Amino acid sequence: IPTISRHDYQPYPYRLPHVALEFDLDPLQTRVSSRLEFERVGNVNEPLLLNGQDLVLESVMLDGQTLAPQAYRLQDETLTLFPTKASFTLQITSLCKPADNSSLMGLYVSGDKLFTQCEAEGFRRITWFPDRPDVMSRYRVTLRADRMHYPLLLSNGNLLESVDLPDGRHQAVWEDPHPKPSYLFALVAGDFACREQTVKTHGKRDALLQIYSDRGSEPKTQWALDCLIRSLQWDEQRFGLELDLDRFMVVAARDFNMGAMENKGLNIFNSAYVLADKDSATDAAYRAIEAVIGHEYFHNWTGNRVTCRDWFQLSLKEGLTVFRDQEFSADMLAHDLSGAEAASARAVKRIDDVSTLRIAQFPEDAGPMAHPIRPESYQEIGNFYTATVYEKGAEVIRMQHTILGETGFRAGIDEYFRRHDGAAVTCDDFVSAMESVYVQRNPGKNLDVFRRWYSQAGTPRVKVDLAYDAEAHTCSITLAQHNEAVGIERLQSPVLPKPPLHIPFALGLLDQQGKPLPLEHDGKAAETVLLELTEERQTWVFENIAHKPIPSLLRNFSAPVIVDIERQESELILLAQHDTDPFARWEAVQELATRQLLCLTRSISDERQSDIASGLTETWKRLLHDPNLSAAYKTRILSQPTEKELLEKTSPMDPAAVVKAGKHMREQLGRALAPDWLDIYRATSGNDDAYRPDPLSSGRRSLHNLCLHYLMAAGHPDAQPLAVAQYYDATNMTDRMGGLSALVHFSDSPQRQEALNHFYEQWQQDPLVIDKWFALQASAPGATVETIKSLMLHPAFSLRNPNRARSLIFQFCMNSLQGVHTPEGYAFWADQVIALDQLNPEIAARLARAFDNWARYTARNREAIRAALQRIQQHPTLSRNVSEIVSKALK
Ligand code: HT7
Ligand code: ZN
Repeated sequence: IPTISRHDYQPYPYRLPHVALEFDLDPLQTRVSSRLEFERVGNVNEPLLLNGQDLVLESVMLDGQTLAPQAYRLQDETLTLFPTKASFTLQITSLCKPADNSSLMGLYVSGDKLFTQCEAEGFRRITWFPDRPDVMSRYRVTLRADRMHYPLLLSNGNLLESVDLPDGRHQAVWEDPHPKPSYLFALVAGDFACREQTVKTHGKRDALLQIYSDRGSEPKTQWALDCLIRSLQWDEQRFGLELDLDRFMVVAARDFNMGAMENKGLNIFNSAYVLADKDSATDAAYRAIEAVIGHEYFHNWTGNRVTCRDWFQLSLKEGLTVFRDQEFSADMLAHDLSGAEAASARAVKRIDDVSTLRIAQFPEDAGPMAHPIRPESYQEIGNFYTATVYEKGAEVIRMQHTILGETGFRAGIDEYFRRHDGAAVTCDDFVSAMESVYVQRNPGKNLDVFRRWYSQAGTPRVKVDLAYDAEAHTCSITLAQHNEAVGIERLQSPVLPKPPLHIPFALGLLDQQGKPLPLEHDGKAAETVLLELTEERQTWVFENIAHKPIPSLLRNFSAPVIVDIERQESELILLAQHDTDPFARWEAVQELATRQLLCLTRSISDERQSDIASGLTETWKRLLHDPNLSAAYKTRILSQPTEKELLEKTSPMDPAAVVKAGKHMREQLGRALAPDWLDIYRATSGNDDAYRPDPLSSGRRSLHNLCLHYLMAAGHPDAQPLAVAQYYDATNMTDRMGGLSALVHFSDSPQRQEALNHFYEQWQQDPLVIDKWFALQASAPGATVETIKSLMLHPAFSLRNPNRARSLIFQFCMNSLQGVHTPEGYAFWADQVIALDQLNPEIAARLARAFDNWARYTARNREAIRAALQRIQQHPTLSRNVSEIVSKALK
């Protein structure tokens, strides 16, 4: 399998300003005829290379003349022509088979409908084409299909014509006025319900917004439409970016590999990110819909108007757009709030985003798949839609935002669009636009060191030393960064030292009573200062500090790094009570809990008894009753660090000990604070007849459910009746799932199975709810391979539907530490990777990454995972996707 390197990029030697496509749609065999008008870029004719995959070539015409097969070279996945003129027209006809396409890339069937997915390299499964993002064209698309089965025919842009044809067929012609790369092409055909609204853009243009879904699902699309309207408004207000289309469509698909796809004017969504009503969607699902609708809409500028030159630049659009959707969600949470309340609301989102980064990206950056946010090479680009490109990519954008400030960042974005609107560009082009603002504000400085974030993998560690001079009343803070070799860097010999990065490090100092100290920095006095660490080690001195202070570090998680500092538990307790930075305050509580959990893990490994410290219980109790904290924030601050985060901190990684430690701590905290959990549980039960997924009431529901979980964990006598009552009496899905998950996770009574059966009976017609039903059982502590195998025999299970596969197989293999980390668990995982790979390599490759960090596990686990990996590797018909993952893991 060839490796593609970033440095081998060559511009395409032809322009392709106009593309006309005609589709004779049929699920069994679709005929695609293209008319491609090429123009040579240089002065000499180069071979013209087109990509194609799983296509049957019917004919090739050059300027109206059919070419004999000798006139071109047809290889496995390329078609090469040898033009002799500066401009010419190619007409190609080929066939593809949507119903046979279980990969869900290219043109495929989902239920009784047809959809496309072209990013990254799916367009080549539709027609022969220069399937690369730097070839941008205007598309005119004619769709023909049976009118009864496919009454709606959609493609990008504007509808020019819709007419009936003989034999019960009909035709629609679409034209997209904006040049785009092939990965943004889309078509949809089928019978849909539509919810729509016309809105005025700030330029006073009318824009028709439409949400298409399966018939019968239209009552569940109001929230998605509301989110879309808010996305339009937000992008206008925060970034001055207006919708450039008359019509913007979102279509929900049941079978979809990822969350959604930003095709120009015709977004295709996994239905999980479109459909919601109070009876079927949880508060978390509502928020996820808001984030994904926002994300795809924001791509219209950051991704579509300015796109990627090549796939190594993926983070150019993804990192930036994730940053934008994170800010959108934070602004929606803080809407109508000000001061400390707004900061705390925004911190809730920041905490969730940082937790995701730590759970998904930090391990990736320390394992065999470690790569910079702009990868250097790949075998299969589908494997690089990673937490690093997306989430760390967003952190790298956020650091530029932090360094430049809101107005500086906005000026940089304006400059980026001024320079590159309508073009396919690089990550470096983005940083250069930001740098143009940075140098104006910081004469003599530049972002050269910052640019290393794009080429260096691994999570930096920043060691903090605080020295207090009691006589001079000064406090010196020394930051020292360490960038260790990761992934393939470790295999290189000699291992090269890595240069320092530009790390914005936000710091505050508290006095011994927990009061914030004003700090002088860069001629300004503030409670939080931004230290810009650009060398291996730097020291900053703060004056007029009367007593030795307590540092509050990496406020708001100002950089994606790991902080190392030696500190007393008493300092953490003080920060937990007083830190004015809500993120750092949460972090202090997490650190307290993590220390406790690690201590428990060690004592479990050594078969010793251990109790949790009273300092932690006292801190939690105080936080639980603190009237100044929102319920949403309390839920975060009083949640234990996840098993996965803890696992990463054990060495060697010992899943069994981590599970036991987590359980032990939950039980102890549950018991020690039982009256408090019960009080708060009662105080947070609202009248949810008038359900709204707003931040305040969803925060209340999240705390309510957390209390129930601790009570269940403690085996409190009231807990199970409360859970049962909550489940059956619920008037919304958040409460219902809270009750059910309490029963499923903590009980083995008959009520558990009764509730599960009742749930299935009630919701069997709703696939998204049944996904939750599978996922809950797969992630239950007692779930074993046998549980999962018997659920796989359930008539509602199918490996072909990615949401279903994710809800059962992925949930078990990736999140059920207790069940999967057994010899049978690893064997089951390998079997499923192999089975999925025959159907859908993109999805299989994601599952194949479940134990990337296998070499860091205890010897027992390690050997069993290695054997499972080898078994996958030896399978004779492995896809490029899975092969790349497994071979890197075994290197
Ligand atoms: N830009 C979209 C990427 C995507 C994708 C990639 C590979 C296979 C299937 C896919 N579906 C969507 C998603 C996004 O970041 O918005
Ligand atoms: Zn995206």
